[in-house]
Amino acid sequence: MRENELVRFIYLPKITDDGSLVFAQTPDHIPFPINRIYSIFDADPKFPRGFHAHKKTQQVLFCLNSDIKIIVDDGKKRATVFLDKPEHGLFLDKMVWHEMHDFKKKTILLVLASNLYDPDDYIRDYKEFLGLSKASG
Ligand code: T46
Repeated sequence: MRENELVRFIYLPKITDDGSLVFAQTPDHIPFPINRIYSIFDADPKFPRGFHAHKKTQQVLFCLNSDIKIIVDDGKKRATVFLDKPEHGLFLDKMVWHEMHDFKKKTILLVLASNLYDPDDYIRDYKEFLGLSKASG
């Protein structure tokens, strides 16, 4: 997957002397102050997740184990991204619709988020997302 305005990868330093160590710090690697961290694991491979955009929250997703397919959509373009390395992050800007597909049993997703959890920050209706996205130019 090539990078463009919709797909922005973040490449973390990886130190491999005894095993591997990957680190991230802000603002060098993560372009926002981190206010929340969460992880997703043991997800049922039968069920895709996400299917929303955030009004304000920016995030960076890392796949720490196995792999994951992520669809991103800014209302104009849609792209499919594969994450399969702990040192490769996907920057998800606000107002980017995202879907996570093809979880494996061993997939571990780590997410760094700019904002605290707020259910009102989610746009879960795709038509509403398209309308808001168009209105904001
Ligand atoms: C996102 C993608 C990548 C909380 O209580 N606090 C939290 O910080 C989060 C992230 C979730 N929750 C609760 C809300 C739901 O009851 O956890 C439950 C599952 O959340 P959701 O269905 O939104 O999970 P995903 O995998 O569809 O989406 C998650 C994040 O919620 C979302 O912000 O961008 O991962």
